[in-house]
Amino acid sequence: MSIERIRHASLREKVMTAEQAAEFVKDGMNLAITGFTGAGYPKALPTAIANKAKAAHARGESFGIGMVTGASTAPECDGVLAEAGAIKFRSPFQSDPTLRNSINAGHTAYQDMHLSHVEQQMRQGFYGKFDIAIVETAGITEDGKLIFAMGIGHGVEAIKNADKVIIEVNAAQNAGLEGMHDVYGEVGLPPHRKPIPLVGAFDRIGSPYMECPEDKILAIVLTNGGDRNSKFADPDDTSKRIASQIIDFLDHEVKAGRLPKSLLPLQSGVGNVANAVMAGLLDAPFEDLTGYTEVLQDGMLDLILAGKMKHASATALSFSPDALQRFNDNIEFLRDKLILRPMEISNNPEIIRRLGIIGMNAMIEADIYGNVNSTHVMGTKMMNGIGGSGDFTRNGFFSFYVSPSTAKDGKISSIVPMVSHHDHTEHDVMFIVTEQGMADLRGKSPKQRAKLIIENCSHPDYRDMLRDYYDRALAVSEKAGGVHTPHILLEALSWHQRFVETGDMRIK
Ligand code: 0RQ
Repeated sequence: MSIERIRHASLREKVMTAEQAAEFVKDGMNLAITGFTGAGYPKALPTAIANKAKAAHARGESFGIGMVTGASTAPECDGVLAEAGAIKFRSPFQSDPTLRNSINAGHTAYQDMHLSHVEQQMRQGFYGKFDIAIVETAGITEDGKLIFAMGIGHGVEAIKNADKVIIEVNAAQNAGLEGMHDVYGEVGLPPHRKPIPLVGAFDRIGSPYMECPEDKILAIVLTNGGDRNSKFADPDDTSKRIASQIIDFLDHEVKAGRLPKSLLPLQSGVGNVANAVMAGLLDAPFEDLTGYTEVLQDGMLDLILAGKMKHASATALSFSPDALQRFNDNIEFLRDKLILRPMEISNNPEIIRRLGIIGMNAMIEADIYGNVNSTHVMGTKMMNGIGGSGDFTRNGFFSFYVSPSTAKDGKISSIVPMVSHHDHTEHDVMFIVTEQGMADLRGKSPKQRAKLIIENCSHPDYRDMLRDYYDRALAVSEKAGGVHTPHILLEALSWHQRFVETGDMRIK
């Protein structure tokens, strides 16, 4: 704990314990809580609120909150609150196992939405009034301005929209984060919007600090805890094969003169495969790469440290423990190479389209026509959420979707006749990549795409089943007079049904 992180004299008087601050949070309140992919979330308040909820429940009283974050948080935020049965409503993205169970058991109402829409919808009032914002910071300046921590997410809008604010000042965050943020809160609402003045991935358009009126601040809590810092698996053979196909394709585009040697700004999704693609770029023949992404993981950090990437912009830094060490050790070198922005800017369709982002995201499944499901297992069970994948897929220059061709020891095919939930449609998805191969869907009709996806991307155990489905669908659709996108409607989701009933998509 370090009171020195609060450089403003009178704000020091607002310091209290997490338990005292939690007293401001009442049953039924709507909270905007910062946090984005395991970074920038409050470390102490959620446990204090969860304990309050448990005590209320033990007395037979109700206690539940609405909770809108930037994206996923961590066990000591989403996890403890879900475990206490305290989250009535949650949006827009999560990845915590306890919260996931609460959503899938129907105890938490969850709205899964495009991250670029969140702040705009907060301003429009779709979430209702926010009673309190809980915001993690790395410190407060002499003149009372807030220094965000490892992420901004929706923090700007949380502070602006909520009636009151509780601030956590976390002394475990590197003090050198000061100056890395670019706080821009001028997007507004139509009809008064102006162009967002960002034309290069590393342009600064705002201020390093966030302003918050002093009388809005209810409490300040001192903390000293690390972020989630999940470890990544070392890239396995499957991830390496996926990564090398993307890199070979990009190299081919450079040689053909369709992309510069520095490519275009890169966006990388969450998870091991996405991280492996970035790791693969370390040895790829590109120079002066740039990043414009929402979450920046180990792979992109190492590209910068290796001098392969010039700079990167993100809304949050989500590192493994080892990468965090490398970040802390090199913060002076990184100071003019990393920039943290509100997620309304990192994920903004206007900017993604202008910059021409190369988007790479992981999926749960794709169908033979190129529709992608990023969120639902067997059509009904929420995994994490769509996050920012849709923002980059619809608006990017290239949109890649990657996955191993099977899941759960081969019992599930990631290429199916029809996706069990649609997140990204055939109109947006440009490339499907599995360890088997890549399908370039650009400029292809649905039938041409089906051939490519089945032959290039599906696992050999499922390829004949997919060919058989497609051939019969074509015959059936011919009879029905509609062969543009052949389907046998009653059979299209039968693979998922078979898995639900037998635990295996394969026909025994
Ligand atoms: O299950 O955890 O039980 O082992 O899904 O799968 O292969 O480890 O891949 O970690 O990259 O996650 C789409 C979920 C992929 C993620 C998804 C099971 C599999 C495993 C994880 P286990 P992998 P990843 C930027 C962009 C949406 C948001 C997004 C995601 C688990 O990437 O949430 O892109 N994306 N945001 O076994 C049943 C299938 C399956 C399956 C995989 N077909 N059926 N289960 N699994 N395929 C970040 C933000 O927006 C914040």
